[in-house]
Amino acid sequence: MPLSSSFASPSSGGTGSSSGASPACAAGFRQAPLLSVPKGATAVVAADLDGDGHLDLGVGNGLQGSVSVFLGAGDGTFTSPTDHLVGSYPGSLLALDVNDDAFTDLVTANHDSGTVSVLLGTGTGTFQAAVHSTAAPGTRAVAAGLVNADTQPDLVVTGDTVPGGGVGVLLGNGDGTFQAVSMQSSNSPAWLALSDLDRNGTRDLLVASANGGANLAAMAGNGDGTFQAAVTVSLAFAPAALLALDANGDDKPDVAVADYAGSRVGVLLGNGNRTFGAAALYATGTFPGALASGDLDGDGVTDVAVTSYFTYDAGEISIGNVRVLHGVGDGTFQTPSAWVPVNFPSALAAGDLDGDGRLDLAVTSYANDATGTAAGAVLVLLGCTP
Ligand SMILES: [Ca+2]
Ligand SMILES: [Ca+2]
Ligand SMILES: [Ca+2]
Ligand SMILES: [Ca+2]
Repeated sequence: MPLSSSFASPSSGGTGSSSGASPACAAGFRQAPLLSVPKGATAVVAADLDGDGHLDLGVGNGLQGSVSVFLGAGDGTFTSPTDHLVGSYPGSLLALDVNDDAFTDLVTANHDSGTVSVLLGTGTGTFQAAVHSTAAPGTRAVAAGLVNADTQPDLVVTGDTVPGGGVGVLLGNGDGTFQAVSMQSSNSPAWLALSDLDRNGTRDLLVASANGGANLAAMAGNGDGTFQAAVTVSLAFAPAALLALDANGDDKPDVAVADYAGSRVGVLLGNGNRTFGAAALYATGTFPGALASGDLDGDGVTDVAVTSYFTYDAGEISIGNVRVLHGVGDGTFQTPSAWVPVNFPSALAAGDLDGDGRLDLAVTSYANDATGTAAGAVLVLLGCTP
């Protein structure tokens, strides 16, 4: 979800080269044909939605309350989209099989309606009409996983509206509907993830909270759909986004958090027991808001991709970007010397979109011009070696 552009303080980050015109392979990516969506793209997911073995894209259109589905040809190009109505202002989007029919479904978290919407897939790239379930006021982030003992996928959501927000648990009925939401207390959650932090076989909750004590909270899953009280790590900044990953390859989940106001990403290495080490901080562009991970440069080590929503420099607003923090392998990252310019990048998804074995990125542009007035777009960035 875009934030307003009324930021008072100029940024200190973001020097370095960016490549405007398009060399074949710049900053680790070459750009496939641009995909068009309405203004207000807020979310993107890469998954095989029609079962042909090629990754497809789902794009959440915040201002339209819809999801656009682009079917992939397997070479980095995509068909014209089909659009599906969901709730109001879908701010995040997941692809998973909610009803266990082996067809991939789509789930949105809808901020303005406080709901989740499920689009059940038919296996051919088309979807049934959305089924809506009440989530939490200001539902923004959603994650899926098995949080109780049955085999039907469950959802956890953030609600960022006070009062009434917090973290909500929706236990799945296995048919695209959910039991009534159960709220767990949390101070102004910004983002969340489900991960087995202590590796005991049950999913735990990771919640990044911005206000009332900026922190990262780990809540142990009881395996019955409930979670224990949070164990928190204070952060020196208000986190805007959170990503669970394994940065150092020790099979203990780690976490990356974006410092939107401070132009940094913090990486906290997990101890495998729901506690974390101190955050190592890496400079990004200004207003980092979306994160993705994977081996983006093809060296076998997990990297982190991060957006910069726009650049605010000497009173001038200019184009944002996406860049890759290159993993070293010991849990630390190298900051890049080059990045890909993108107008108002709002969301990221990683996947091998052209089937060459190298991870690629899909980046949504909320509005694809310098002033934020144009239609949205999806940039398909194919991983390459110069
Ligand atoms: Ca496909
Ligand atoms: Ca399904
Ligand atoms: Ca780890
Ligand atoms: Ca690729």
